[in-house]
Amino acid sequence: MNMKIKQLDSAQDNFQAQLADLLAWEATNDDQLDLAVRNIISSVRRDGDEALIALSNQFDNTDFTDASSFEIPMAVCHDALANLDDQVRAALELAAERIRTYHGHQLAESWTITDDYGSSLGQQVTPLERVGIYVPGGKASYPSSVLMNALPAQVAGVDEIIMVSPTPSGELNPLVMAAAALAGVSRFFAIGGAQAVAALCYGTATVPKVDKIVGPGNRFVAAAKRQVFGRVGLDMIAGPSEILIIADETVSPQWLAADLFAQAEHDELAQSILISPNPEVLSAVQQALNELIDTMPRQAIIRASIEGRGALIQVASLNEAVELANQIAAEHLELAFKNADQWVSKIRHAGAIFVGGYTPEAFGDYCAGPNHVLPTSGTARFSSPLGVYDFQKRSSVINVSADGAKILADCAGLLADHESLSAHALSARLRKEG
Ligand code: HSO
Ligand code: ZN
Repeated sequence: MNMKIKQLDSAQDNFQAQLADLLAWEATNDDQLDLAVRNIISSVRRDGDEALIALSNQFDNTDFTDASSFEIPMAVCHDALANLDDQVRAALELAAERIRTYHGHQLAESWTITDDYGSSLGQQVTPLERVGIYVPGGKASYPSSVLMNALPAQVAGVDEIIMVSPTPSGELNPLVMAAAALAGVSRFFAIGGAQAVAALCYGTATVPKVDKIVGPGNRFVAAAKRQVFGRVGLDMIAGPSEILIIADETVSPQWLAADLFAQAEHDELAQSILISPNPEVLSAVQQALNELIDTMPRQAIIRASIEGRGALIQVASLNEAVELANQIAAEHLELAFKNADQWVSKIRHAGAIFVGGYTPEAFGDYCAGPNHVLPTSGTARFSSPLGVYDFQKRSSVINVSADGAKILADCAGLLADHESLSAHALSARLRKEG
């Protein structure tokens, strides 16, 4: 069945305005939502586990009675792993192995330099002690996201990984539990929403307070994360997922259409855009979309996404396509054209770059190795994929020698005089005397 997808042409006068319209996406700034979330957070702070039980029963239709009913023992997750179908288990293990290896390369090490006076200066890198991972329930409950969030924490050496995930009507997802067991999750609480974020931030008798919360969630979770900002470390606040594909005639239009749909099937607000300098590629992809849509079980979501926020864009050249890609700063960027590897260094802004026709985003979503938690909505201009570095922090280490103290005492003393901070000046100058 035919699909209506926006067609843009960069040669048109009002192209930039049309592009701005296409990309526009505002996180709902909803005062009522914020107020509801504020109330949820204060009741968890006040009533702890009791509030968690009541709120989960109300919003997630669970029938928790006491704290032990919302903690799923890790032994149950290990059983879920043991009971997995062999092939599924092998796939999950291969993905975990590749993700672990890739992230191993991100480990930062402590370092020290020694100056001319024998003072040593450096940074000591340490893992966070305890982190919380939010795993959405329902439509977007992805075992792959458990791996992508937990494994970098494990590689960093985080002592305790606390996972929360809502279980609407008490239904547990066996693959999410298996992934948790495989990725070294320490404890799993079947709670979600703003109440779970509050519990992780402030702690309750049962849920331990964490140092950082990572992972995507619905608008309640996003609002709660904004409200606890500053009290607990946070990753990004994710918007809808996006893909931008630059394509030429060397990659099959069916492959390209499937890649656009793969993004679109996530959610009605997901965005799939394809750019080409070749008008025949654009019409072949349009045709492939029309042919493929009827075979898609999630066609209602795909149609809403492609028809609402998708686009095919005609440009004059590959150079222009790359300029546009840098302007858009997409979460996922596929370079599906000949000699794509020679163009990678021209990309300045993108969450992840998929190079060549044999590298669909789907490989990166599951098992290539890099993280699939990526900056969305143009935030790739200033942020990076989730990584081991999000679970490590640094302390400065300063160790001044007696000789070094003589030099620094004068420098610090003089600067302190000019800030009228005489205790500073004294403290510095006293070190000359030893
Ligand atoms: N494309 C999603 C990740 C995902 N895909 C999970 C499938 N499962 C956001 O990057
Ligand atoms: Zn995906």
